[in-house]
Amino acid sequence: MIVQSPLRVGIVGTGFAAQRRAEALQADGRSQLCYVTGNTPEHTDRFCQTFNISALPSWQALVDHSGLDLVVIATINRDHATIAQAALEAGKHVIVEYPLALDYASALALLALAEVQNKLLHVEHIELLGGVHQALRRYLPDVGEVFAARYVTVMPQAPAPRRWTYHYADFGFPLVAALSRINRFTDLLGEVISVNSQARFWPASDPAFFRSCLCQAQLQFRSGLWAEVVYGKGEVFHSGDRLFTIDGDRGSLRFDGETGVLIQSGENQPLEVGSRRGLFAQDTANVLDHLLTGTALYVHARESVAALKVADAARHSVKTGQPVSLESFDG
Ligand code: NAP
Ligand code: BLA
Repeated sequence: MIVQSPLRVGIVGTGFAAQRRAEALQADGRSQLCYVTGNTPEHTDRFCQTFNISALPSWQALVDHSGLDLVVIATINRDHATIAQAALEAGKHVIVEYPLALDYASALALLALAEVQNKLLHVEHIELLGGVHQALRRYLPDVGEVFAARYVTVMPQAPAPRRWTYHYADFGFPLVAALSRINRFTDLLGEVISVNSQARFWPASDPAFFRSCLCQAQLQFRSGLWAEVVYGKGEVFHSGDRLFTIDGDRGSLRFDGETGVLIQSGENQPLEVGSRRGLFAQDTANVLDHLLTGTALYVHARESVAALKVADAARHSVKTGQPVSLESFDG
């Protein structure tokens, strides 16, 4: 699927991810950023001024524009699947920020559509490119056989903002929206066979929003290992955490934010961890390399969809109050 440069690109969204994408695309001579479409007119105008490009009136107009080769979807989660479908049907290559969709069945259909259309469907997973994950991959063999793993991210925020990340329908189920949490585990530890999950929401005065959520899930891997994910944010929390730990029979790995340590027989070895900056640029360069020269992608959409299956099964587990077996789960 090798294509000609410069690739003509349109972006849906004007927020943090869209800005990092636009910078990366403009810094790379192999792509030409042509159009954007946004939500609030003032934000769209500012984006157009910053990047010296024009706006289109809607995402429909952008995906149907005959002058574009690639569509970058960097808007709210609710719209990812709908826009990706329309872009693929219009014959465009697609980059979408995770999650690809809010449910597993829609994601699976998009994988099939990309195949039929013979277009790239790339789901960004910058957490895999970050320093913590690179260090986890590198030192995982040193802990021996893994018997426990835990990833806790808790972000206190008061007052909770009235933005899409606190809106039930725009954000989606928290472990779907924060899919990187599960994707880190599946990347490191392999296939999940069953999920048990609990979630609690604290409603805001406007019923479309919550002011806090706390969601946890226990993932059972084929190896027998149980891992735990905790995701919380909002007003009810008075302290925050970003903690990743893995315990094996020969040692433990522990990351508190960007500070990592390998612990073996009571000895602590501090681990060098690269920064969280420049990750969208790395993702963009990897996709351009892939499209223009055929080199491998760092992550395939089917891996993202496999993680999404686990996240959607967690949502199902919350709904039913029962553990969900992944083998028989089809969304
Ligand atoms: P953001 O800065 O809040 O930007 C959100 C974008 O969506 C803005 O263009 C915003 O436009 C638009 N938007 C907000 N509400 C909308 C609505 N109701 N209808 C239509 N558009 C709406 O968010 P972000 O961090 O860039 O996240 C964008 C996507 O990237 C999300 O799917 C997120 O999961 C994913 N992602 C982000 C990161 C990251 O580091 N930030 C990392 C991985 C994945 P207005 O500002 O005009 O409302
Ligand atoms: C992931 N960051 C995300 C996601 C959202 C945000 C919506 C996807 C959902 C999730 O995984 O939780 C939004 N992140 C923010 C906002 C801030 C933030 C609004 O830090 C406000 C400061 N992303 C940023 C900034 C950095 C950043 C400023 O917006 C720091 C340089 C990094 N965000 C970052 C990374 C991920 C992410 C590396 C991947 C998640 C992971 O590592 O697991």
